[in-house]
Amino acid sequence: MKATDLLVQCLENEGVEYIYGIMGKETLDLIDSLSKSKQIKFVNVRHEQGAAFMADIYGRLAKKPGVCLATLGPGATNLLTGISSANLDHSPVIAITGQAGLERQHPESHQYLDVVKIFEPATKWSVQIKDSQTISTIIRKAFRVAQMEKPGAVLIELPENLAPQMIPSNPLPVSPIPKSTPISQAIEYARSLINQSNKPLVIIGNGVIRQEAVDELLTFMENLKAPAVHSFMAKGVLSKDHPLNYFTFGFTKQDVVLPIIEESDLLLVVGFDFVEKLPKEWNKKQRPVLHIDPLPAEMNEHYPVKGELVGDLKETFNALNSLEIQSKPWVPSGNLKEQIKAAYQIDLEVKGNQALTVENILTIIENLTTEKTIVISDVGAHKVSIARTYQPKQAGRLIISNGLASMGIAVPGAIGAKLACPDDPVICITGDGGALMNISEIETAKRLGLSFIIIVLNNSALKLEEQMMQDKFANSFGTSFGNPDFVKLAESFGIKGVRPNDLIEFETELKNALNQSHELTLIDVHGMNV
Ligand SMILES: Cc1ncc(C[n+]2csc(CCOP(=O)(O)OP(=O)(O)O)c2C)c(N)n1
Repeated sequence: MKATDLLVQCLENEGVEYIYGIMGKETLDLIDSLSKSKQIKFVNVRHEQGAAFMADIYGRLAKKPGVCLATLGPGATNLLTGISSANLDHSPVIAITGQAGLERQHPESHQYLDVVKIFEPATKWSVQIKDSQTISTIIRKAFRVAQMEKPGAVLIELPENLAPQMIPSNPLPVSPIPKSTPISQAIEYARSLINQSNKPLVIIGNGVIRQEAVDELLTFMENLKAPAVHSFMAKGVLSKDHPLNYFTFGFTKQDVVLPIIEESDLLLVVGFDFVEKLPKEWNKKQRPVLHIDPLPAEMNEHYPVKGELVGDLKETFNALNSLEIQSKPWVPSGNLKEQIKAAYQIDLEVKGNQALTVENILTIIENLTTEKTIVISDVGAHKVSIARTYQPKQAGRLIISNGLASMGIAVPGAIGAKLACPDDPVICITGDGGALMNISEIETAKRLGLSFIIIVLNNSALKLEEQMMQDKFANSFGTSFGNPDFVKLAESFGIKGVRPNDLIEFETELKNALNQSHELTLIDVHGMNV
């Protein structure tokens, strides 16, 4: 069989449903093979960066790798930001790129770049297929590497001359990723550390959601009765009204949650990725750590590990839950919960005549969302507000990129989310800066017949950078710009565009959009009072 037919067969074998990308001469054989697949839909996008973001968000939500495709040179470099984002956010993604034939890679050669080398620092594995006979092995390994803790991105490059070669069909059988449990001595030692502590604090990281260990952690917490805080990407593990929920930490400024970390005498750090915030930022007093994670701890003076439970989080908590752990109920001093709620503007009383602030808008969104609603944040001042104010009703239903934190993820991300969870409402919230980076993917969404809501917080500025420039230099040079008419822009794509004038109109438009489950709607929140 033809090499690219086998490649497609191997992808089908891995359960791939969608490949997002843009073709080029060097990928034509692969595209032709894809056109014959009854299982895989090729989603031709408007920019390869969008393809990578779609694969990233699809991968997080579908719990299997998202796949994207680009040609050599410029196609591959356009993928790089989205692939880096998936890798740093630990989302499983496979990128496939075309390449010049092996015969023309040594001289100065049209559009030839060493893509494998470029992607090495941005992936877990970056590999060129050098022999078409190795396709099955490489694809199987790629899917395993992308999914194994910590998940991330893999790049596979197929040189043009290998694509049409004839080879035997031999996809490898798919087997589950093995799971490990900490040894019993480690569990026993962890139990003794917890029992000796007076004020343990659970720090919840995104690994808990990735490893689907939410229920097991909640059972553990019901027994322990000690408070917990979330990283940005772990929001939603404890419900808003859970008595042990002390919300979200990891902010650069005004992190009012930090006193609870300082007051604790043992931090149970569960599935936390340093890429979200280095411990020196949040563990300034160097509180002792019980590290609970699929991977051993990265040692650090601000991460003084006293014990490690290394293994699958579900299995680890099942093991801990089978033991008697002493309850350690404690409440941080100074009415901290109320202070956090006030500072983060959680549970705002929103009335129709109030200003169109991000927090008021987020409160309305929260009031109208269900456990199924997926909210995707772009990157900017609004992301900070979302991380503080918005409380998702279920873990994994608020997508925040907090690894690479690249602007432009929200609109293509919404496409990936809708394809992973077609029955669930999707709302993406973006600044005007990030919106225009990948707004062209509205055409892709419209073509696919998808429905979701795009909320553009329109302030004609790179607000986050403006705030930082002001704080540091009392200057806002380079942070403002003009905008298109977002309503007309939406309409030019053939989708609905609305511009509410106040909070009442915003609420009405959002309700309408949520009810129109077959439509794409852009809500231009103009003149934001951030
Ligand atoms: C691709 C990319 N470029 C630059 C940055 C640096 N950056 C972080 S936030 C931000 C401003 C975002 O502006 P906007 O999208 O309008 O959102 P706002 O801050 O106004 O809420 C910038 C430039 C980034 N994170 N990603």
